[in-house]
Amino acid sequence: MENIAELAKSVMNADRRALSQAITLIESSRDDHRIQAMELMDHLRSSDRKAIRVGLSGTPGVGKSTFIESFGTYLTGMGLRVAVLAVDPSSIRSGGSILGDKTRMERLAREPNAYIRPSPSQTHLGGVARRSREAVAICEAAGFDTILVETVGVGQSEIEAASMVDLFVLLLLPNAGDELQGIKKGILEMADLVLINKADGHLKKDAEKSLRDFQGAKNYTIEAQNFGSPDFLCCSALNREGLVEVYERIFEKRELLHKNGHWIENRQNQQKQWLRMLVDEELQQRFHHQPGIQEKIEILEEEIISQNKLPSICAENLLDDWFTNNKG
Ligand SMILES: Nc1nc2c(ncn2[C@@H]2O[C@H](COP(=O)(O)OP(=O)(O)OP(=O)(O)O)[C@@H](O)[C@H]2O)c(=O)[nH]1
Ligand SMILES: [Mg+2]
Repeated sequence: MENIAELAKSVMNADRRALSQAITLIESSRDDHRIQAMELMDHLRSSDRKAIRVGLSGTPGVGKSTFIESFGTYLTGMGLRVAVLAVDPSSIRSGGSILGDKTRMERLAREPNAYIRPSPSQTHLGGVARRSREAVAICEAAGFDTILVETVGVGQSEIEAASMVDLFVLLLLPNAGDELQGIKKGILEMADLVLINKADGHLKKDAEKSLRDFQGAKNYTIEAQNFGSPDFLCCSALNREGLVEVYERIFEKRELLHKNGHWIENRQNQQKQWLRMLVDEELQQRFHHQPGIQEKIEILEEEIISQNKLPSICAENLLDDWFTNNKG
């Protein structure tokens, strides 16, 4: 690896090769790479660029890739620079989605002002949140105006994505009422903007009805009135319809968040939350990587069965030993 300070400089100069190299570095789980990655991230802090980070989620087939292709090229058409990243925490790809799939975003992939980074093919256990978050920070330092963080609609990945973005967009199908019963209500509450996609052809009427239903519900629930709730819009990612409204709504929301201070507050809270997540992750890593620890756990497992030992006492003793041995 070349000099890390140089790499950071090239990233901040929006050098694409450097950008890919930097993301490859932070994706690596090798110990020496981790040290270099931290050095890199530290250098990049000197950039005070701020992108708008937008999370994007929806069930398989709802049109995420198509939307990113359409909306991404709409943004680059306005001279904006767009990065697309994926958060895919499951080791088995959820519902067969390939996030950040360039074959579904061919036009965007060819745009000089766009950068698409698919999720790493090899999904190691742990460290996914860290990698995505660092990739977001790298793209921000590289001066992208908008960073789209794609994730698939399966709970955990959305929570992870939401913890690194400024705004969260949920894509739904027309007639998503039933789908919504299945989707945890929390996800809808997490969204700042809900797009009813495929509002074209024979589905257009259904999409418009869904829109009216949602808006009706929004006006009548006390929760929505008290805590704010998502905005709803129809669009057709395929026909590139409704994109102007989506753009305007996202940027209006951004202005509002800046004005009322929630923007900075949200990012600060994310940083604090991030610290705690890292402590948890690092603790687990260090604990499980001690020499002989797996054998010790296996012995305890055996004793729980053969000697009827209490799991809670075994766990307590194991951790007590570790903390005592690692004091000072
Ligand atoms: N009619 C219509 N079809 C659409 C629209 N957007 C996407 N599609 C179609 O829906 C199918 C799925 O679209 P994708 O963009 O691949 O959906 P996705 O959410 O990325 O799906 P996964 O990657 O599998 O999670 C494709 O056949 C698209 O052409 C739309 O606005 N209108
Ligand atoms: Mg897709």
